[in-house]
Amino acid sequence: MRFGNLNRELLDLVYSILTSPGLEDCLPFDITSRQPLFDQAIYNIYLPGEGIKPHVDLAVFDDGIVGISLVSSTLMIFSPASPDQMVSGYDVEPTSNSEGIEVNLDPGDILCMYGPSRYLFTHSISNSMFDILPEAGLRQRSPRISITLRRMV
Ligand code: AKG
Repeated sequence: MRFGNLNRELLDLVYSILTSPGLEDCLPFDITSRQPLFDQAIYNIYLPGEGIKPHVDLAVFDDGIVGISLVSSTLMIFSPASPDQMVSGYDVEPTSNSEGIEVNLDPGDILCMYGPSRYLFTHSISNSMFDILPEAGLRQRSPRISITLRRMV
């Protein structure tokens, strides 16, 4: 986990991806003027069978969180957060009929979480040796790396 000045090459890479044509709406603010864009990073390494429990990122992190998936694929599960899982910082009431979704993350994918997906849903990865994809069926897990970039409030 790193706080403060993050690796310049990493920030430049993420900046160039997020300002690419078609990705302008990936985050709900002007990426070119937010300073710092991110000042906290967490690098996770998952071995097959390892995941991360359902959580909403802490309130100390601002809205607009970016995750980079590397090396292998996984399924991330978004589920409506229960009141005890929610954090302050978002003043929109959850709707009672929200459903969870599974998001397939392949190497090179960039996940942007903001608003409801950041505050009203937990995200998690199951502790499993494989994922079940709606169309492709069973997929064995391989080691995966993720880099999550956030900004302290
Ligand atoms: C976290 O570190 O809080 C995450 O949710 C990581 C998610 C990922 O591995 O893509």
